[in-house]
Amino acid sequence: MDKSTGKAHGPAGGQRNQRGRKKVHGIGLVMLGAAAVLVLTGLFLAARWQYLPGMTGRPGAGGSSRTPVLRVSPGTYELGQVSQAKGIVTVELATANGGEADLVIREMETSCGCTRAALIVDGKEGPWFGMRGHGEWPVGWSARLRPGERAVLRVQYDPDAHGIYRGPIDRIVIIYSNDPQQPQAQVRLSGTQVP
Ligand SMILES: [Cu+2]
Repeated sequence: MDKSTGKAHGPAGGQRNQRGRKKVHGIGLVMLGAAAVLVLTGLFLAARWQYLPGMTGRPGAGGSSRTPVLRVSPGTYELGQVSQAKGIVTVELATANGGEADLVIREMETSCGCTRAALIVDGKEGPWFGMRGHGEWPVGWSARLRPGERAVLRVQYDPDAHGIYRGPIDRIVIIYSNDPQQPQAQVRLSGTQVP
């Protein structure tokens, strides 16, 4: 009985051990694969987040760090068809401090002389900021938004700035603030200029 079972268990045990080793090896591979998938997913999400349409800024302040968070919505403004005959287009974008410390915006800048931006805080419109090096530059201005406070970013596009032009419009407004995650936040205006 003992001998027979011993014999029976001998090779069987060996097989089990071999299978066991194979299993461990297999589990190792599966875990490696899972880790790789997790890392890749994380990288993919991190890369995608920068291109999420409709909003600049992070979804939540989160954690215990008390920092300001600049939010501008939409992050890309679709001007659609801009008629040169109709002249300057003015748009307004919702802006807010989504963080837990005062947000200080000290300067703005646009990518082209045809575009300018001003911030409206408490109903008071700040100076117009355009392309750096073109025209007069506002100095000594800054705006402070308390946590949760909203403001309006007013942006103007002048279709006559480039003479007669037909075609795509792609302009950027840069907002300089003390948001540690995006000290130079970019807001985009896009559209198509038509007669
Ligand atoms: Cu321009």
